Amino acid sequence: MKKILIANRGEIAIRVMRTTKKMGIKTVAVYSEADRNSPHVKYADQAVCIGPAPSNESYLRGDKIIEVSKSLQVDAIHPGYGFLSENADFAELCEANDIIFIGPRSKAIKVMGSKLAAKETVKAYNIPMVPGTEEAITDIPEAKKIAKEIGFPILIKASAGGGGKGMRIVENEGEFESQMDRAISEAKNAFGDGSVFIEKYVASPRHIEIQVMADMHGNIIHLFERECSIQRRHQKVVEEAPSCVLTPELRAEMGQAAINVARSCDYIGAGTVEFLLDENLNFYFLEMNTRLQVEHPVSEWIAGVDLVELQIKVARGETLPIKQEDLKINGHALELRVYAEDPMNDFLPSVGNLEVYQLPKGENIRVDNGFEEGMDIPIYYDPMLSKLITYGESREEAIELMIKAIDNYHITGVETTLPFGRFVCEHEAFRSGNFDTHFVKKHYSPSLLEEQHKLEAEIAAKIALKRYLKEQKVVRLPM
Ligand code: MV4
Repeated sequence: MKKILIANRGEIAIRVMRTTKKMGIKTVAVYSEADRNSPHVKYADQAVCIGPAPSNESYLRGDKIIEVSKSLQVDAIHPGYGFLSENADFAELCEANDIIFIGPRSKAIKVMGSKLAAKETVKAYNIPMVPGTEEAITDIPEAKKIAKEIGFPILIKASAGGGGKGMRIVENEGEFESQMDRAISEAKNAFGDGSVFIEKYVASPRHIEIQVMADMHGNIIHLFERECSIQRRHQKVVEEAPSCVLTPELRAEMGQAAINVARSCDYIGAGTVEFLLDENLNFYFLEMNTRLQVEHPVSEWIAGVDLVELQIKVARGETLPIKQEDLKINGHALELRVYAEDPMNDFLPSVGNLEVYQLPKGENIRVDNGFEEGMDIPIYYDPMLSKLITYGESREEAIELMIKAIDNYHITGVETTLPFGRFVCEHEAFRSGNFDTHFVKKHYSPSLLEEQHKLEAEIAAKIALKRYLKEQKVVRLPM
């Protein structure tokens, strides 16, 4: 493998190129007209414009990307996350054109893209699942009978959904039919597939996911868990590894379950198996993400691996260079997603110009960043600017360093989620580990952020005044 094309933009394109460079592999960037001057374009050995700003005319144009790959004699394509990363047709198109798709085979993408197919596939492996229906609902009265047996509240999920899209809670029997009708028509509209199923609603779960890595020779390892419960409307905000609630036994059990999920679909490469964990530490398989995830750096840090390097090695057909027994958790890592969104204003995208843009630096701080000072933030894509990752021997250390790093991250011109990250890191519920997926809803409001801001301003003013008075004294003393 001499040349890899990265079919993505922003921080993840740069992240992937960092490893390809380290491995002595040449890189090709693709970009839209809006990204002409983006750092990922400058960072690559070669760069090709693939179309206008809208994603469906550029980063989603699999045909164009293949065309570029062929003309530049690219050996493999890394899709990053989002865009074409979980597009089974694109993976197939790569295969058909003799270009290596750095990811699983299209069949695994397809199976895991359908929640019902995923459940069916993993069934033979005894993976714990939330009680519910196993097939798409066709008979509503029959489904209602099952719902009553399971007990309300129940959740209706779209088979083609994911990441929280197409879900509906049904609190009681009375609203079952109306909610079911709506769920089916919504699923048809949004996904072109009206298949829905029901599950018992787990009221206060934590979201725990396991990182897995598989080679072509039947070896599969897990790289422990990530705790991703701190999210807002299904958008993760803070992630960490390890989770402070897993025992070594539970970790091993969930890790093995995740490996079995990967085995059930002949998985190759990096994948993530999502679980819900209830208050009694029962875990349930939710879905598998067949890509490298945004939050992969926290796993890299605690496991001491480069996940992109492993992806490339297994894509070349190599045997995994690590065995499960060799892996051990070292320390604690925390990630904050820095979005150009206004936490004071319902997290509305805050696009504009990055007038000041200075990254925090230092030992145990990693910033996976896709922007630079002076740039305009394009309106066409996800407004994530970077990921701020900190590491410590303990969770407390990682949190303290995150607060310091937030303070040393200077951005003006747009509002960002940095102050919100600070809010989370200082919150008692987060610090004590006593939280679930409802953390943000339960504990956050803009007025609290404002209060925190005022308090900090007061403290800063007092310190400044003290310092000033001290200096005055020093000046006066000799007199
Ligand atoms: C659930 C659930 C409760 N009970 N399933 C949301 C995203 C999708 N991957 C599955 N999700 C959920 N499935 C049952 N049976 C609660 C959620 C859920 C959630 C899961 C993970 C992270 C954040 C979440 C926020 C709200 C709901």
